[in-house]
Amino acid sequence: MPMTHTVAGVTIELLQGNIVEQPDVEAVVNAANAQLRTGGGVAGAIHRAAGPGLVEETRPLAPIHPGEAVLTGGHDLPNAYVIHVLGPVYGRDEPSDELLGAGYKNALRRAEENGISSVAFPAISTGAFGFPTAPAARIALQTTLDAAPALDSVSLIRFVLFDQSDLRIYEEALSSLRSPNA
Ligand code: AR6
Repeated sequence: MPMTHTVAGVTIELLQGNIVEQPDVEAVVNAANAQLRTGGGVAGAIHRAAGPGLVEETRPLAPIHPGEAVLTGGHDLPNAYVIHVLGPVYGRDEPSDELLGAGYKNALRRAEENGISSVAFPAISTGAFGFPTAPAARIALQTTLDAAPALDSVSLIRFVLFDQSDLRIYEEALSSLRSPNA
């Protein structure tokens, strides 16, 4: 059973899995590069699964800056949309905490603008970009909890963690944010 928490009518869900295997969500988030091209990790998996139409659609939208988010179609993915977020490179793009939070916030903004009801996020910046997972998890979850009351169309936000150890870190972060005095 995935860990879930509902706040202001928005369900937050944590699970282990692959971001390209979430057919029941309307939008998946890409941990993108500035050029919105394929790459390693999440970006490689998303572009491989989406097919060449995705890069054709992203080309005129690039480059983007850390903290920005742009929306495209899902092409051959089972999802209607991809929301591409450029996270900060840890230790280079500063202030990295704020830029990471802005990435989550802007992704949710794009979702709202397009009437999207469900979004799945990977752990942006925690792979090639080197952001430590525990603080990144707190930022991702706190930003989501803060944004929830203002969301109209988004009612499910899923965090898809590739590794069991990252899932544990997210579960601990969500537990402590839910009961900050515990
Ligand atoms: N599903 C879910 N999570 C995944 C998957 C997957 N298929 N693959 C990797 N992860 P990263 P970043 C996890 O490197 O740090 C790319 O090359 C991974 O274990 O994908 O934002 C781009 O082109 C890690 O926890 O994203 C950019 O240049 C997390 O997803 C750069 O890397 C993010 O890892 C972006 O770096």
